[in-house]
Amino acid sequence: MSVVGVDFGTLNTVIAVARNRGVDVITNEVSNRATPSLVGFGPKARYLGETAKTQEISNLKNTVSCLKRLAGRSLKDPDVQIEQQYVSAALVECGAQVGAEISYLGKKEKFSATELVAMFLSKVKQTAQAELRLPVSDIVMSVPAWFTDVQRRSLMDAAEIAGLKMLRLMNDTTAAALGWGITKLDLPGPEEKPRRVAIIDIGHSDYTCSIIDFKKGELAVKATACDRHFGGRDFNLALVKHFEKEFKARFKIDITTNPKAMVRVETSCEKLKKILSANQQAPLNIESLMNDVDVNGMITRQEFEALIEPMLLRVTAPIEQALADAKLAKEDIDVIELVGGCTRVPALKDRIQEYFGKQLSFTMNQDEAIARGCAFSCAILSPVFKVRDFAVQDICSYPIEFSWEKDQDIPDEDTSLTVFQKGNVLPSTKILTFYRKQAFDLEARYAKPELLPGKVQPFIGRFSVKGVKADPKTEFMICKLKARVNIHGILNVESGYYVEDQEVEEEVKDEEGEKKDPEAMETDGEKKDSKTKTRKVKKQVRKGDLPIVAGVTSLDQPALAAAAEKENSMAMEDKLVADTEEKKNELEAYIYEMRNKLDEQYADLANDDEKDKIRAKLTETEDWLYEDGEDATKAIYVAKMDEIRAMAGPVAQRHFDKVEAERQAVQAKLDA
Ligand code: ATP
Ligand code: K
Ligand code: MG
Repeated sequence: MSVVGVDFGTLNTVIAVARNRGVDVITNEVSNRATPSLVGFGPKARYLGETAKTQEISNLKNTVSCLKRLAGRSLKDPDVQIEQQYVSAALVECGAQVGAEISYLGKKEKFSATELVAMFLSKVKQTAQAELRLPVSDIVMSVPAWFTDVQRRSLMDAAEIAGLKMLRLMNDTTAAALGWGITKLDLPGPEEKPRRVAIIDIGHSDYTCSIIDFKKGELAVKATACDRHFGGRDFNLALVKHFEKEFKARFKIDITTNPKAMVRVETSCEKLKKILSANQQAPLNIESLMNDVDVNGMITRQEFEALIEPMLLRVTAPIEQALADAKLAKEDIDVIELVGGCTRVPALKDRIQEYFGKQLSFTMNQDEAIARGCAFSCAILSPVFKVRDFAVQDICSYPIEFSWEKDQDIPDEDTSLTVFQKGNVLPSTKILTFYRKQAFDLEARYAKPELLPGKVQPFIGRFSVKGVKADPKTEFMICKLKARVNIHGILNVESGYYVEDQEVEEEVKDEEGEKKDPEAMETDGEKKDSKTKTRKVKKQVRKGDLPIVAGVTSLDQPALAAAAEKENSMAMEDKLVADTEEKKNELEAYIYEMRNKLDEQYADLANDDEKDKIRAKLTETEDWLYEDGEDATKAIYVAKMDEIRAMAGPVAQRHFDKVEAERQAVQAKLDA
């Protein structure tokens, strides 16, 4: 079993694995340490990750980006309309969720955001398996702290569809914090003042600041604040808009009318932005951008900073919010650690440093810190791996309330209660008590919809409590329900039971309770010692379970199973297409190789007749390859190769014999 951490980013995904010697980031099939978070569709197969990126420009309508930001959202959500600016495929309604409509295997198809994320995660799984040469199942994956229950459930479903077992969905900054803390040997002891760290992550699309307390062997998140629309892609867009105007004036072209041109300009602007992080100015050149026009331009860092000034004005807001929530002043922060690709922008660094009036730290790898933290978390949670424990306590991002119908017989009963406040530690379990005569329903929802991203529904789940019967003695059954925000930040009512008030005898501890004579201690709870005083107290004694039927936003088991089967068959289809392509390439290469051999090492081993026959076969197969054989099956390519092998077999055997004879002659000389 392997131990894998995944930073599932809006732009890039980084995979880290825990091995005996520590945590390493692994490379993908083209040796990159980050994989584009993209899913594309073609006439024969899907393109996942790198291949989706390679095909992107020529396949815009069938390429879906920003996958995680679509998960669990609905098409009508204004946030999703913002995503459509960045996603080249058409976003459509797909059940209750947003999805994409694309052309796949020559047909129009719709896939939900959950399914699209599952496709990408199955690629992540393959990449990890290929590198580790081991099956991969357990993972810890990062998620923006602002993700709600429905978004988190969508990611959990996607992982399950991809055949992955999510040990923890971990907030991005918390993962980075774990990576930071677990390697420190000088953290304060239990009685000392904690080390206070601000972890700031600015990525491609969003910005998070967490204030975290560290002590030896543990971290506790004190507050987290986010700007959900603040990241590198907004900087790219500012540059694109700038050049859009410039090209209109200088080259008389309107790139907004040409999606391909837009994407090419955006790609160039992203490069230019990165150059500006290290240089005072940067050029832009694109050949034949549209209407056969070549464009060029130049921008200085100062001009760029003027373009992004409206964003720079927002740069301290999440920090101020996090400090306010943690009830701390900026002077209370010992260390300010920055992660995420966008924190390389000098103007951002300057503003943050100015705000704190203190040197910023970049001691972690900005692109890999979150994936590494996830791998550490997976190692801690995995039963197969031994690692020093490090306790991670996170917090709820939004308050959660429960509501229920009023019971007629309890006149002054409230009908709702905020059970988990914003900032409540996580994971966390709370017991809710109800006096009821019959089955009843509870509804869980976010208490403050205005805090939620876009128009995410506040509804979390409906929980029907069954098996409730009136107790003849007291008329009510005392129902206890266990509400839990779990390690993933997802709410469930996990179980229910009922209790009865019973009188039980309890030992009364006298004033000097500690100094009881040892004999009484030993018999405690077995037989009543005459010296021990007891009294009768009312206690609630657990009498039985109450079944709970949960209606939450996760896919149900049959739907998950069906989706997993569909994913599996698409993955097998992709593999078949890839294998077929490989066999075709092998055949092509074999033809060239055999021609060369006939002229070289086989030249003296076959007569002209034999050579002519083989050469004719090679030419025939080659012609076939470029015509009828362009799009054949894997089995046919294999068969064609076997035909040539059979024909050339005797010649190859003679060559083998000759080489063997020479080898033996050399050996004989050596032995002599
Ligand atoms: P998110 O966290 O928003 O989901 P992500 O994790 O994919 O997205 P990162 O990989 O942290 O994002 O950061 C990617 C962003 O960082 C891109 O917008 C990229 O252009 C930007 N970036 C990377 N290197 C530099 C650089 N040298 N200068 C400026 N920006 C950079
Ligand atoms: K990333
Ligand atoms: Mg990120």
